[in-house]
Amino acid sequence: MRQGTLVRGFGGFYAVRDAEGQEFTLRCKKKFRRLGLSPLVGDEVLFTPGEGEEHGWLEEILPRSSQCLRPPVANVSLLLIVVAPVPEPDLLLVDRMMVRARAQGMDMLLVVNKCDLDAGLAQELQAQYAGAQAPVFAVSAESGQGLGALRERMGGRLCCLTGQSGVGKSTLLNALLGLSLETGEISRKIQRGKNTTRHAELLMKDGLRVLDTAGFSLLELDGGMEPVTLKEYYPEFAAYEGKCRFEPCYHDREPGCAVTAACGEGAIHPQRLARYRALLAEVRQTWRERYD
Ligand SMILES: Nc1nc2c(ncn2[C@@H]2O[C@H](COP(=O)(O)OP(=O)(O)O)[C@@H](O)[C@H]2O)c(=O)[nH]1
Ligand SMILES: [Mg+2]
Ligand SMILES: [Zn+2]
Repeated sequence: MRQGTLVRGFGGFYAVRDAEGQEFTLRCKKKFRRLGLSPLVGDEVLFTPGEGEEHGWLEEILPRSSQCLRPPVANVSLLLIVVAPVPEPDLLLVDRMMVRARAQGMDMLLVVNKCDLDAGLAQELQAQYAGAQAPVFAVSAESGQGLGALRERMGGRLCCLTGQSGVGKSTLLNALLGLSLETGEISRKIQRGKNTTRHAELLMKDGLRVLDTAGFSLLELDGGMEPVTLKEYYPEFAAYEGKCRFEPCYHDREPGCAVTAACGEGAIHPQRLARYRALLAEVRQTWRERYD
């Protein structure tokens, strides 16, 4: 058996690429259906190649480091959260995505695109997310500024771009990979017209590995999240954990809260904390209503 990465699925077939870059067309063994297991783009799999023109067989799916259903992809290790001066950034959405990504064990970068229009946004976000373990990269997909440094940081990790519509994800994907393809939403519409489904595709070029997918922008917070766990997804709070007067402390409005104090001293950005509290209220609401 050989090992490869699942790069796309189409009408019951799977395209798998091995380490040398050779692509194989496979079908799935019946046992997967019995096990309720569906191969996902990004999966590392073991397979038997077919003879000549015949398709081969996908035999095993190796353990996943992460898994999403919308879009259906596995093993994303680095999430690129893209924002831009236009459309106006929705930072609550950014924070929501960060929580969700961190809960899935992904690392993340905050990519500020369209820096040719306004260089100030990157600086502002650098301040707001200084402790958030989401390094800020100022880039312009149009001028090429910052793309080299971003490519370097992406390395060979399996990356996925997410962000509001219009921030330049498709343009950025093309610029990063030096491609000119109809990406994401557009290609999917065409594909749907042809009666095939393609939710995601893994693109590989010059060592970069990036998922082309449209559906990552609507990340909802996990409905089952216990309110007290939300704070664990804010790396900037870690140094103050256990130092509040009350235990557990939600870092909301409790007296003697070390996080509130740190914010007063400028160690935690007030707007990031305010948004955390807004998300906390939401998670509490969902938690209260979970059995309704
Ligand atoms: N000025 C400027 N415009 C950009 C840049 N990147 C993308 N755009 C424009 O932003 C618009 C939305 O881009 P698109 O890639 O479709 O965004 P998506 O919805 O996130 O995929 C298009 O008109 C692009 O030409 C950039 O770096 N600078
Ligand atoms: Mg797009
Ligand atoms: Zn506290």
